Amino acid sequence: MPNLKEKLFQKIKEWRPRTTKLVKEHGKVKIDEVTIEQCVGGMRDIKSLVTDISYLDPQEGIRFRGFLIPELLQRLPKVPGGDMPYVEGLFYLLLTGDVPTKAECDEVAEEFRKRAAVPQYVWDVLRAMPRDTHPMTMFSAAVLAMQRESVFAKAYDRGINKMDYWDTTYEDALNCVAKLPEIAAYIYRMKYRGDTIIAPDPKLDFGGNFAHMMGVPKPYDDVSRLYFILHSDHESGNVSAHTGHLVSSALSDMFYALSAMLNGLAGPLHGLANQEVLRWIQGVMTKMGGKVPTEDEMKKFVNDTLDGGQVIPGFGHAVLRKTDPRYAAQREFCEKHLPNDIIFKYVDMLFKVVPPILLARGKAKNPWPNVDAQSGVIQWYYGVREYDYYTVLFGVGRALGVSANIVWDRALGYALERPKSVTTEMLENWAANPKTAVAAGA
Ligand code: CMX
Repeated sequence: MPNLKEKLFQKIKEWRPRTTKLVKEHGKVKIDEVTIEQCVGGMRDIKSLVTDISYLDPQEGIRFRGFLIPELLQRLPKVPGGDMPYVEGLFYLLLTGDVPTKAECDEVAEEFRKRAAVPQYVWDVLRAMPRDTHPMTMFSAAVLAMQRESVFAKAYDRGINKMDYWDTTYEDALNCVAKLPEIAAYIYRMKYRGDTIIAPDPKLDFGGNFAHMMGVPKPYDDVSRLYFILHSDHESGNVSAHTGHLVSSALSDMFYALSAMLNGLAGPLHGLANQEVLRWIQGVMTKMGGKVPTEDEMKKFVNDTLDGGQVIPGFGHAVLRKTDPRYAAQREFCEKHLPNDIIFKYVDMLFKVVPPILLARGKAKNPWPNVDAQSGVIQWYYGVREYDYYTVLFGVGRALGVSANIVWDRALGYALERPKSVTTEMLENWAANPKTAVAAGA
C-alpha cells in the first residue's frame, strides 16, 4: 500500500497535464466579467481562484472532495469508541481525493505523532506575551515563530527545481499541522486554567489528544473531531483560505502562510464571529437575568443591535444562500447531547427570530445562520466558556484545508497572485461611457 506522500505524488502526476492543457490550449476562454459593484464591493463571486479540494454551492453548501457533510461523516472511518471520524482521515481525503481506510488513517496519525514535538522556543514566545493577549494573536505568533523550521525555505535557499516545490511544502504542512493541537491546548491551559499544562498522549488520535490536552472529558474528543472537520475548508475565496493562498503564492513558506491565514480568521466578520455570537448571547442573558426571553423580547434585542449599526453575528454569508450545513450538523449534535441547555434554547430562538427580521430590512442577501451561530454553545456546554478562545478551534481546523490547498498550489505551479487595481476616476469615466471600459480591457 503506498503511503500518503507516494499516493499524493501519483495524484499530482496525473493532475498536472490537465492544468497545463487548460492554460496552454484554452487560456483565452472567458469564464467571467467584472462589474464596478464587484470591484468596489470585495470581489464577490468573481471566478478567479482554482481548487479541487472543496466547492461551495450557494444552495447545498460545502462539498469536501465531492462529499456533502452528512456523506463525509458517514464515509470517513470512525475512531473506535466514538461517533465521529478521524481528523486524520479527513486530511487524507482533502490531500488525495480518496476516502482512506482505517489503516490509512492510522498511518497519518503516526506521521503526525512523529512530527508533533513543539520546540521549546515556541513556549518561550507564548510566555513572553502578556497573558491578556488575544489567543488568536498567541496562536498566530506561535506558528510564525516556527518559520525557522521550514523545510521548503531551507531547500529553496539551496536551490530546488520548481517541480519539486510540493515535496518540501508537504513536509512543512505535516510538520506544522501536527503541532497545532498541542499549541492550541497549551494556550488554553496557560491562559485560562492557571497554567496547568497537560502533556500530550501519543496513543490518541488528533481530536482525542486535543481533548485530552484541554483537560475536557468525553465526548469532547468527538466534539473536537467534529469541529476540526467542519471548519477545515470552504473553498478558496474566504478570507482565511484566500490569505493563506495569497501569501504562499509569493513562495512564502507554510509557516508564514498559516500564520497569515490565522490573522484573517481573527476578524469579526469571519472566524471571530463564533466568539461574537457567545458574547452577544451573554449580553442578552445578563439583561434577562438568566431567563430565556420571549420571542418578542428577543426580536427587540435583535432590532436594537441592528439599529445600533451592528451586525448580528452568526447570520449571513457571502456565498451561501441557505442555512449553513455546518450549522445544521452542529444543531443535530446539540439536539442529541444538550437539548435542554439554555444557550442552545437562545440559539434556537435566534434561528426563528433573526432571518425574518433581516429579510424585512432587505439588506442581507442571506438571512440564514452560518457555522458560527451554533459552534460556541457546544463549547460552553462542555465547560470551555472563555469564548475569546473559540476562534483558535476554528484555526486548528482551517489549517487542515488551507495547508492541503497550498501543497496543491505548489504541485500545480499556481502563479504569484497579482490582481490589477484601478482608480476611482477610472471607474467614473467607465461608468460614464461603458464602451471605453470594454476597450480598455476593464
Ligand atoms: N447582520 C446585520 N447586517 C448584515 C448581516 C448580519 N448578520 N449580514 C449581512 N448584513 C448586511 C451587510 O453588513 C451589508 O450591509 P451594508 O450594505 O450596509 O454594507 C448588507 O447586509 C449586504 O451584505 P451581504 O451582501 O448580504 O453580505 P456580505 O457578503 O457583504 O457579508 C458577512 C457576509 C458574513 C460578512 C455578513 O453576512 C455578516 O457581517 N455577518 C455577521 C458576521 C458573521 O457571522 N460572520 C461569519 C461568517 C462565516 C465565517 O466566515 O465564519
